[in-house]
Amino acid sequence: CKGTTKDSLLLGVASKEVKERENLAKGSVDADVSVDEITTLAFPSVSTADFQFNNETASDIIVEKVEEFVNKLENARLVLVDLSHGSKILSLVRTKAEKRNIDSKKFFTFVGNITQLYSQGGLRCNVIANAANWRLKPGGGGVNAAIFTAAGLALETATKERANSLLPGHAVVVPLPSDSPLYTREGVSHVIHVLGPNMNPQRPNSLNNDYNKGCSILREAYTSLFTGFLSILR
Ligand code: AR6
Repeated sequence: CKGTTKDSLLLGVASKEVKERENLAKGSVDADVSVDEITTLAFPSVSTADFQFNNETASDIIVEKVEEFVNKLENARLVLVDLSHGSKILSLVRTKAEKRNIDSKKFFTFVGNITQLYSQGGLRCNVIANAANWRLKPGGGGVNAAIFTAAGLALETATKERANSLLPGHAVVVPLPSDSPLYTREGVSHVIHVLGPNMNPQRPNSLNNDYNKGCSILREAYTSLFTGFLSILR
């Protein structure tokens, strides 16, 4: 898997680990679990693009929350995804996760479109997170537009069955119907919508630079997201 290799090189991990991680992505790992049994959550950096949350602060919160949940995962793993190799948030998180010695088999970063991780990047992620809007509606841009477009009507219908709106800091787990193209092409069985804090004054309900509230909402958002993921595992 190209994306994983490049990312791993950036991380500067030992070549044995790089091989292991490539094998994980390809499904030929030597360990006693096959890759199809490794449940993986791919998630974007919530609130740091359209919602304009500060990258440095968001990266601290991501690493803090990953560290809190990573040992509860058993065989599962978490992957932070962004679109480009120049992603500031990926590089901040990589550096901080390395400093905290977070197990790089259980948590790593990956460059790719969250709706094409398997078909384009060879990385199987059966659960993906969406940085949603409060109405849980398609469109708007960013990850939300990409996921709703790729998943088709099936996701809209399944989402409505679970919730009509979301409060900041909350998440909702939506099982994806097996006729959704995201399910058939990418192997995604669940989408978890999560709503982060909005720091963008051009969007409704902006926190107007109140980072006290913003940080506590972003922490709650990752707690809800990872708790939702754990609920799928059990
Ligand atoms: N694949 C992977 N990562 C992506 C993709 C993609 N297809 N698209 C964007 N990112 P954002 P927010 C990264 O703006 O800040 C929407 O309009 C992006 O580079 O999607 O929480 C909703 O409707 C960034 O790192 O989410 C909401 O109203 C991260 O995903 C609002 O935006 C989050 O960027 C939510 O804004």
